[in-house]
Amino acid sequence: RPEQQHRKIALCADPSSGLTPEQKELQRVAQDFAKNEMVPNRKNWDENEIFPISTIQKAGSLGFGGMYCREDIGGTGLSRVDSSIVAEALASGCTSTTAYITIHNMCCWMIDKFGNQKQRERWLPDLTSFRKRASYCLTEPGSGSDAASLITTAKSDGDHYIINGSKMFISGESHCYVVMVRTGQSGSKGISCVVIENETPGINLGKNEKKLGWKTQPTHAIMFEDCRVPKKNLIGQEGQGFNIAMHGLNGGRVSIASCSLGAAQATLEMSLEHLAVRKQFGRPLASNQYLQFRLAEMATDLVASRLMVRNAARALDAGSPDLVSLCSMAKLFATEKCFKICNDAIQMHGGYGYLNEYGVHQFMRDARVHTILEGTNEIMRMLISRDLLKE
Ligand code: FAD
Ligand code: 2MC
Repeated sequence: RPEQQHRKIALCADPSSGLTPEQKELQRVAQDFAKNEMVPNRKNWDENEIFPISTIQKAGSLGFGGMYCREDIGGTGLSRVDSSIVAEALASGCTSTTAYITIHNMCCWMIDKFGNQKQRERWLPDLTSFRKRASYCLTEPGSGSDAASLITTAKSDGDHYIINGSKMFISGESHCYVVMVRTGQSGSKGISCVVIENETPGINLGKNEKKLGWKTQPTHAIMFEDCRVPKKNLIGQEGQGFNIAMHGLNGGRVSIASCSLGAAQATLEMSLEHLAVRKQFGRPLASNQYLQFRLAEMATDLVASRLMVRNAARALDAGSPDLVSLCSMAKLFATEKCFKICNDAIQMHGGYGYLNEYGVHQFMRDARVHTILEGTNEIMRMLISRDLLKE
């Protein structure tokens, strides 16, 4: 099938360039999983809006359910750089499914990092193995970019919270919802983080939204109506929830940017193949200098994006003081450049790029939303400029 004809990529644009032998091996495992489990199915998942739970469970058996969680509760204990390498490789197989896998990983890390030992032992073995799935719930109908204005309330009632309100655009149908709720004053300091299990009475999922891309994972509103949640499900302290949510998102932004790298890599490889094979004016398209220069620009943007993403992942690993800006810069840069690469790949395929059969536009549609979610790229610009301008 046309979309499976990938060409071997030159070393300069090869995602394995500069990696250690161990990292190359990890990458190979993820690439093989993408090639064998995702590529043959991604078109069907996309066209029929199938959430491929059994494939996600298989990814769990390779350690991709809790990549950067600690090992005592089933995590894989990878660095953020290594996790980014895995996410990129998986996303070159199916970007949308991988993006959900990264959201689940972010939730697991939030419980691993900020939860107590009992909570870690209660939820993480099932989550890191992907026997169960997690979703991240911050956005509300009235609070998107201005996340600290959220109004879902958690009122104290003995040893329970009573949760009322609704969340919007929640990715994945999951067993554990990691939910940011208001337990106190207005603003970021009145927000707490609680885990709400899917069988808790009072949770209702809205319809599965129809979307441009990310069709292999469901997106729902979630309504909480007098939903009683034990206080032992509080992660960290009351009032610490916004902080936990933002720390999760720093890593999430690097992961989403890594998914964009995978999409761009796949479409660049498809373009190289197409230009070599397709002839017009009596010669292969690849002999046209305009198209050669476009390929050079695509590869340069891809490699620059990868450097930004791995640099941000290293900052996360090191706990660098500039990590918020570096993660924001990586997300801003990589998601915009990689979307453009996917879009340019369609142009290079001509009319064939517009056909479902060739699979190019699935990557473009999936990568489009990466400039919007996990903090829009305008919010990334805000975070970076605030850092630059601070006294
Ligand atoms: P708004 O905040 O209303 O923004 C609209 C536009 O105005 C944007 O371009 C924005 O950048 C711009 N803007 C806003 N404020 C400013 C400003 N001060 N300066 C300049 N420009 C500004 N959320 C979750 O919590 N969990 C999920 O799992 C999740 N999954 C998602 C999946 C999908 C497919 C989508 C589409 C969204 C998902 N989201 C999720 C929500 C996502 O994070 C929000 O859509 C995003 O943060 C933007 O919020 P908004 O849509 O309310 O846009
Ligand atoms: N890392 C660590 N801390 C952060 C942070 C970050 N990335 N961003 C903000 N904070 C801290 C900040 O330092 C401050 O701490 P303190 O009060 O201790 O000084 C606190 O959070 C409040 O921050 P601000 O004073 O900057 O609050 P403000 O309301 O002005 O801005 C903003 C907050 C816009 C940065 C935040 O609301 C935001 O990131 N909005 C985007 C929302 C978002 O990313 N949503 C994604 C939903 S998930 C999703 O889409 C999925 C697909 C899963």
